[in-house]
Amino acid sequence: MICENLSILSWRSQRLGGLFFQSFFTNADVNQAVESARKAYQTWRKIPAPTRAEYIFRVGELLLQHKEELAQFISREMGKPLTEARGDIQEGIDCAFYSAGEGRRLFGQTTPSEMPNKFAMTVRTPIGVCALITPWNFPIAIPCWKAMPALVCGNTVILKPAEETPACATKLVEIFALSGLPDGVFNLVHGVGEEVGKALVEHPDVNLVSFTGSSETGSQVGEICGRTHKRVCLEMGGKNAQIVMEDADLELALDGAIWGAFGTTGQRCTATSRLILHHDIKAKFTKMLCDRTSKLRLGAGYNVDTEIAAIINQRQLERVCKYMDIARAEGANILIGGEIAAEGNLKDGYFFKPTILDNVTPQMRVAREEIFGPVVALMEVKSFEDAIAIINDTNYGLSSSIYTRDINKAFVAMRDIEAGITYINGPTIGAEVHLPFGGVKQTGNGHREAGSAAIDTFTEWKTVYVDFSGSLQRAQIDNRE
Ligand code: UN1
Repeated sequence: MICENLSILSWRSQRLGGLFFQSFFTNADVNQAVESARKAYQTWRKIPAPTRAEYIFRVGELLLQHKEELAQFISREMGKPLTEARGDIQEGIDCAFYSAGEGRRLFGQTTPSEMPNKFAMTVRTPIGVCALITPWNFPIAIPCWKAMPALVCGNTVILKPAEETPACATKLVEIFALSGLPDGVFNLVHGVGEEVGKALVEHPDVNLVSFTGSSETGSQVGEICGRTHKRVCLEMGGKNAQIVMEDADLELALDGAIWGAFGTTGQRCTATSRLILHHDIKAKFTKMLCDRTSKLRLGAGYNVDTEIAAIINQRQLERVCKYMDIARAEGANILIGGEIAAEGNLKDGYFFKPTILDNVTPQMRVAREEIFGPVVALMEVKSFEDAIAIINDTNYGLSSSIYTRDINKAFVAMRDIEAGITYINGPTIGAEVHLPFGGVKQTGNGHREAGSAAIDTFTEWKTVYVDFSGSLQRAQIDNRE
C-alpha cells in the first residue's frame, strides 16, 4: 500500500504507557479530559510565565531531536513528501522557540489615573481551558501553533486532532510529555465523526475553542460558542489567488505558481487555487505552466524524489473528482490532469494528476469553492484594476499574491486586496510563525493565530487600579467649577 493510514481503533486500545496523557474517545472521556485540564489549570496559571515558557522551549528541542522520526511518521500517515513533512515539524520548532520568548514578553500597559495618588495598569490573564481542534494537513505545525502560545499564556489545553492523523497527534503529545509538563496541562482526545468534537465545544468548562478546518464545521463550532459565550477562534476555507501582471518575472511567477498550487498536493488552506493572468502574458505563461506541471513526479511521500504525493483519503479524492465534473459542466477547459493517476503502483494510492483549468469565469463554482486538491483555475484579465476586482470576488480572504515589477502596483495591491495575507513576488503559501496568520471575510472570525496575535487570542485583559491616597477617591463625580 502506498497510502498507509493507521487504524483509529489501534489507538483506542493503546494507552501511552507510563505517561500522564490519556487518549479519550467518548463523551464521558471528554468530561474526564476537561476535568483534568480544569484541575491542572489552577496550578499551571500560577507558575511564572518564563517558567511555563521553558517547558515549551524544551518541546522545541525535543522536536528537533525527533525530527526525522516524526517526519517519517507524517509522511506515512498524512502522506506529504518527506521534505514537506520536515517543514511541518520545523514550523512547530520555530513556534516553540518563538512562543518561549513570549513568556518574557506578556506586556501590559501602565497609564496615569484621573485621580491623584492612584495608579492604573493592565495585565494579561489566561482564559482557562482551551479546546484545540486541528486538521490533518499540518498534523504537527497547527497543534503546535495553537498549544504553545496557549500554554505559555497560562491556559491548559485539550487537543482534538483530525481523525485522519491520530498517530501524528499522539506522537506529538508524547513529545510534550517528555518535556516534563505537569499532569493534566496537555490532554488529548481522539474522535471519529462529530461526537467527541461537539461534546468538547459544548462543554461548560471549556472557555475557548480554537478551530482550523472546513467552513461547514467551523460555522457549527461558531454557533455553539456564540450560544455558550465562549471565545472562539476560527480559521476556515480559502480561495487564494496569485496575480501575474504583464511586467512580472515569469520564471519567478512560474516557480511560485507551481509551489503554491501543487505543494502539499494543494491541501493547504493557503494553496493557490486561482491564477489571475494578464492578457499579454497569458498564452506564454499558460504554456510554461503546462510544461512544468506535466513533469512533476507523483509518488509516495516517503520516496525521496516525490514532488506530488497522494491525497489524504478516498473521500477527498472523490471530492476532487466531483469538482472535475462540475468544471466540465460549467464550461471550463481542462488543459492538463483532471483525472486520477493510476499508472504503475500509483493505483494503490489516492493520486490525482496536477490539474490546470482554463476559461474559468468568476461565477463558476471552481472559481468560488475551495477544492483542497492539486487543481488551479486560470482566469484572464486585461488590466490591473480587473485583477484586483477578481482577486476580491470571493467569499474568502486568507492568502493572496501578486507578481509584478511595478512598485506602485505592488503597494496598491497590498492596500486593496481583501485578504489576511498578501505576498509580493512570492507564492500564497509559506506563512511564518512569528507573524499573524488568518483571514478576512468568511475565512475567519477576526481572530489571528501565530505571532503576537496569538497572545491576544489566548489571554484576557485585566485592568488594575491601585489607590495609594489612603482616602476614598470617587470617580465620575464632577467637582470642577
Ligand atoms: C494550513 O494549510 O492550514 O502558510 C496552514 C502556509 C503554512 C501553513 C498552512 N505555513 O502555507
